Amino acid sequence: MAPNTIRLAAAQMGVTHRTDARSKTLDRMLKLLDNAASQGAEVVLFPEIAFTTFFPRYLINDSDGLADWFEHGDVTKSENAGSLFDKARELGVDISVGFAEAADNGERFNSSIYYHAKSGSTLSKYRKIHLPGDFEPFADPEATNQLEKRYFKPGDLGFEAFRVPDLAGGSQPIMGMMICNDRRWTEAWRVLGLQGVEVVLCGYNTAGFAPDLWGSDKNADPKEAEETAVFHHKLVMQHGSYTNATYSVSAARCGVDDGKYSLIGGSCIAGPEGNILAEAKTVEDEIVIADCDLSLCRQGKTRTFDFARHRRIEHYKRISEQTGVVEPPKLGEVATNGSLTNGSNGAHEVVHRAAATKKIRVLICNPNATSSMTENCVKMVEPTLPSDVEVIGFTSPPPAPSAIEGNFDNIMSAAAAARAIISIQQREGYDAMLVACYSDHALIRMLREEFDVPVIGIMEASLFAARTLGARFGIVATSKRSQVMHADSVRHYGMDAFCAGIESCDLGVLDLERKPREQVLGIMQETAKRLTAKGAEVLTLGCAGMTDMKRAVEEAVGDQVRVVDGVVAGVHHLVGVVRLGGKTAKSGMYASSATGRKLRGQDYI
Ligand code: CDT
Repeated sequence: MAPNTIRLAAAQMGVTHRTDARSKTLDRMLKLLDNAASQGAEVVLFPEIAFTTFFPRYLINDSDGLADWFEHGDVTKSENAGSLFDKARELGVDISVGFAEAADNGERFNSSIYYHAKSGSTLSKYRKIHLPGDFEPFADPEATNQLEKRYFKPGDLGFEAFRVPDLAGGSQPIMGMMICNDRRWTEAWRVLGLQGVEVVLCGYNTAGFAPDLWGSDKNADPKEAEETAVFHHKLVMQHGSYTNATYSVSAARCGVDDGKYSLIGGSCIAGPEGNILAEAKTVEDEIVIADCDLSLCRQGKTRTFDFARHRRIEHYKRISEQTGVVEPPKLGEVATNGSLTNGSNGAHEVVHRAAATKKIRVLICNPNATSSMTENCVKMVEPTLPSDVEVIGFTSPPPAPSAIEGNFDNIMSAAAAARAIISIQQREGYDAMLVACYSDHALIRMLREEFDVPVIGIMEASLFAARTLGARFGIVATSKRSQVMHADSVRHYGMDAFCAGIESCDLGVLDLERKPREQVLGIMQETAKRLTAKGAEVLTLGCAGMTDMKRAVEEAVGDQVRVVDGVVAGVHHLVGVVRLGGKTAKSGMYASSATGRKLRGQDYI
């Protein structure tokens, strides 16, 4: 081998059914590693989520053993995966492998690591950044789902290139990882390219014929659809390799899982000129291998793609500041900065539109002094957020009560929360605030008075959403008392004419967390059914503590009835209002009393 050369391999893996034992899959991986090593491979890449089938296509709840699909603790030493790393050490072959990671703090990621055999250590970890698919499954039970947004958080480690010792004559090659969908994003490649990457490693699980997922023609020929998916896969691997003058290795999990879900093959190694050096011939377990002379990356890196000389970053601002598309205004329309495009004589003047999109930050204010409730609210809404929106959870400090059950709790919690929020908001300047207590909570009006950013409570927001989605709504309430209080609030919001009913679960707020989950879900399901029997077309969940129980209620009422979660509805309502530049009116009800308090010497906050 030439001095600066590495023998790289992709370990493609064929079908892995949902019911396949972990040990069976692991045995296949060990065989693949042996096979690659016998061919002289120095680095072997395994696919995304390699130790199991691609489970994010199924809806799996915590109670169905969701945790079993994840690797807990150090994957290189775990019971279900450790022997792969032992074998890598024994053979002296580096490996990179994808796995579902349950982090120690309870967060879950779609991750991969690079394991250095000689030192027996993990050189780098990557957590998938571009999570495709959806949070909720498709209504059609036959559709192929991709619920990555449900099971994983977007990666938080960035695209960090790393040096690898003991390869390519000790030249310490620069490598980087990405996972599946990331390879379709030019931005991911460029961030690695800007670190001089010489080998990009990318494991994947890519559906072949899955029209709902791709948004493609349901009547298309499945074989042609698969060919198109393989074409796109190679297109992005070759393009990314060429435009960053780097080698790339991609390893598929492929074949038809469970006799139903087709995943493409096409594992390949591409060179820095964008040419394919080796590729899979099957959709089964197979080693794809090639010698990669890293000195061949030099030409592209130093001439055509000499970034330092040719890149013009002053024109790339949109790449890092804007997520969605902002089209140029139609000719003759007012541009966002107020200048007018000129449609006369076929030409139009250049307009400078507001390109920068600052993050919209919404503070979720939980007036209950129970932080697990706040965490659930944040967890529920996070996967639904576009990347220019961020939510931050706030939990009321004592003397706020841990559960708001009546008027006294309402006022006590509002006072404690407002005192804390006022100084937080002065410091942070959040763009909007959502009060996460399902009631006409006093804190809502306090914050509207004190600030001009938009404020709403989850009750009012969910009623707006419910009214948009159906003619009659119903509320699943916690206690009998909250049932009465909700009726008063619905009247206060002027929505009583559209209310089909409010039914109580006869549970306290904290019962939702403390009683056995199955029991609570059962009660909520029965309550929901009573409401639909009364004619409710849309249900809202009458407590912030119910936010993670939406799915169970949906199951009980069927797919023609809608269930609105107040936290999700509230955040998106506020984001919409922020985007349209909305501020709380200060001419009447919500005029601030702060100046008056100061003048009276009562600045007691
Ligand atoms: N695993 C993964 O990221 N798969 C996606 C499927 C696309 S979903 C529309 C991919 O980009 O291959």
